[in-house]
Amino acid sequence: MTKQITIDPVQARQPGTLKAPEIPVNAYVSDPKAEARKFGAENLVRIYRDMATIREFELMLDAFKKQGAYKDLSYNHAGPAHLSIGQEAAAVGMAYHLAPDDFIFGSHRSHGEILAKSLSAIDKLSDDALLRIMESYLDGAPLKVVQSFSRGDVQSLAIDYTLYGTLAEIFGRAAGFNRGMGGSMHAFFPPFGVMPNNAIVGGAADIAVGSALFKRVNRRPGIVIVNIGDASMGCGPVWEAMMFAAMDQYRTLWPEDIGGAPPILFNFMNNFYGMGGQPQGETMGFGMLARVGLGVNPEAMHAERVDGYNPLAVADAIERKRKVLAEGRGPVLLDTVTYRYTGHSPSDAGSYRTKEEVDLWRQFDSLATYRDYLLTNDHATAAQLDAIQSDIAERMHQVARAAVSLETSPRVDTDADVIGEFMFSNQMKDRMAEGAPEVLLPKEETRLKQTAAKFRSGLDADGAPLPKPKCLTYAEALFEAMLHRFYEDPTMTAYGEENRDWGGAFGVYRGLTEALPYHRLFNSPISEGAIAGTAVGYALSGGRVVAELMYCDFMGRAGDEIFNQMSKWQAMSAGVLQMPLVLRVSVGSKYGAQHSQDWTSIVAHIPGLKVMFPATPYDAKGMLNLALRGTDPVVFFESQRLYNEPETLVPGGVPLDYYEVPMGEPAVRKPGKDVTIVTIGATLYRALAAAKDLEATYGLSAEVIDARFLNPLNYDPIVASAKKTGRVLVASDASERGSFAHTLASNITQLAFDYLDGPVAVVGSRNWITPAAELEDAFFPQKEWILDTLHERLLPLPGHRPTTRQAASEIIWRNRLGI
Ligand SMILES: Cc1ncc(C[n+]2csc(CCOP(=O)(O)OP(=O)(O)O)c2C)c(N)n1
Ligand SMILES: [Mg+2]
Repeated sequence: MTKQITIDPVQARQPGTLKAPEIPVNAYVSDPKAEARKFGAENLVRIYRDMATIREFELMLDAFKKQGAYKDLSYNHAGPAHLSIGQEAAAVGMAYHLAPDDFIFGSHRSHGEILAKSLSAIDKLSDDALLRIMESYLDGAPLKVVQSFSRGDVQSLAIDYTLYGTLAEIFGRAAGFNRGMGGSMHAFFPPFGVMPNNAIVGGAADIAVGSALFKRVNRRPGIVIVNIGDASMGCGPVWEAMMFAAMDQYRTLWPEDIGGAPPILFNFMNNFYGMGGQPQGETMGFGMLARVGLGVNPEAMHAERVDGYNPLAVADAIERKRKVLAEGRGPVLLDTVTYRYTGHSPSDAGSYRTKEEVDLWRQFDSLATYRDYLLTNDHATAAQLDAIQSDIAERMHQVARAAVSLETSPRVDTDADVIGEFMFSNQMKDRMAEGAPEVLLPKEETRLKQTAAKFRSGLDADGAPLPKPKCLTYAEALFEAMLHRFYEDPTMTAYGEENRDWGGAFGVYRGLTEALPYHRLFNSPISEGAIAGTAVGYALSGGRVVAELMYCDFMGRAGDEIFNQMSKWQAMSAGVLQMPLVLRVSVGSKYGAQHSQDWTSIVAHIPGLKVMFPATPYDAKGMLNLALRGTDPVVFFESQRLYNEPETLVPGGVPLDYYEVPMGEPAVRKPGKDVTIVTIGATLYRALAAAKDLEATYGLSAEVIDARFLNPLNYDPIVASAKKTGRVLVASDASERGSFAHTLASNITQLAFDYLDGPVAVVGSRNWITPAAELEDAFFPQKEWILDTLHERLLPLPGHRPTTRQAASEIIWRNRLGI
């Protein structure tokens, strides 16, 4: 399908000048009478209570960190505590107008935001709803502890619950909001709309955009705010997140009833410092952070600078911007001015700023100023505010006492492998939500009509090749798996570069453009970080998503999103969140050094990812089916060498009906008794060719096993084969050094040592750049390399004359040279 938007050369070449909107700077004018009418004294006082609660919480942590004690309680907190003392008004103002189903995401400095948003949600939820949440969350574990000391009504219980759940998490306790899997920088509590906080600077930005995308695509209520620091504006992924959030297509191409752009507000908590660098004046060039909005879209992201030392100014901005977002006119950028009195962290020596500067800000301390405001305008008496203060102090003391006690608040039992159990959710779900999937065509009228009419195998009944164009290919097998899930799961969406119209760079999605509306299949900006990061946010918000990075080499551009985000949030949530995210990547060839790497070992190394690499069309469909019904993050490797290949190994070919390959099970592609060859990915076919030669020339029978999975992986059939043959060679297209082939070799050695006649040999690609197409046979393992390696290292082949250098001595000199 071609584009719907025509590029008109006359218009494109028209002279003119760009006009930019003005950006309001601290434009809020306080009007106490209007504020009294709008909020009422009770709510104005509640704002004070919330700010004071955050202040006391952070002072308590500061005391534990610096003195090892808070009042009469001693405790040595080993973990970090990035405090936001001074920033309370910005947090409470941000949260005031938010509904419980509005989400916030944040950074390493988010205790204040967690409490502000939770207190705001508690105020808005009924007692019944609060009890339901507390009783069900983590099977009531935090509630049980809190009930042992909390007195008062349900709202009061919920406040203690929030303080305890957060503090116990910071202290790494089993009844913490994330069972201690997150700690201070990652604590969160989804039932109140407090979503993951991120210790990677700017890491929350694209995740939050993905969460907002989830809300739009699935027509869920609420907006999403990402609270990130001013220094995070220097992070590439933050820029990518803004690009992704500002795409024109939401308004030009998506169905109107979706409601426009994802409702995302980038709230930069501008405290004027990174750790020690000053974004304004030193490390960045924007002059004023809000200016950046001008570069993003014609509306300048509705950017404003807001006085974050006045909670009412922030609340006003959020209320106005919330409307903009609800109307689908986002994204929005706020430059919320604030300041932290405390250091970046407890280890901060304060060498980068003067005491005088800190004192200047203290003169405008928001808590003191706001207290004066309440008193001056007769919203409360000093005695009332003092009573609030003592109530907070008392609560904090009780909460802290419960949280520091190992008896009341034990840690998870690490001996019982509890953390291991959190790594994967291991569930199978046909759909992540109920409802009819939105499609444009009945399934039978899609490209399935063509693929279903093809030969399902590349071989006829006698094993002779059928005409290739008439056979179902690996790429088409992937298409059938995608199509199936799109028609089963209403939440499923897919995107990446050139996914629509083009059908993906390798045509896997050809035909899906006609079958699916824009919000279920769309082209993203060339923003690999945001492609992966938004998918993380989409998945952890409850939707199934397939993100695609054309070449696996481009994972380099999405390193944090894959290695730190996609892999970790299920476990850091202690099983509260799921990550039904499949990241498709392809291993290239013929395109040289930057488009041909097999990076399986890198992802297989990262805990929390499932890693699959089908080598046949049968597996392409059966393994993608498996990945797409699961609830875990999967990096799904494909091979460009195989996209156009039919099924030649699995008898009967690729079933038209739905099926799955069993998780983690390697496939024996050819039985044998003299030697075992284990392969990962497309190397399989060169191993089979080598096996053929072994048989024909040397009368040896090789058992060839296609690992298919890297993680999880059942070693049993591989070890059984190793025990049977006594000789094992592992081959893959990944550069040999540090490859997953070495992991296999090492484990096979340990598991079958007594049965082996020699060390397990590894054949990988050279530890070089991949050269140009014409030279690449010197880089990737060839059939001869496998035969020569066997001959040199495992089993001398009578009369064999090696044509390549594979002797063990090669390992020494190549490593000495680092190649
Ligand atoms: C990607 C990344 N780089 C560096 C760090 C180390 N680091 C932690 S906080 C911080 C400064 C962040 O400043 P800002 O975004 O303004 O947030 P603030 O600490 O001021 O709240 C740095 C450099 C990190 N955590 N992540
Ligand atoms: Mg900062």
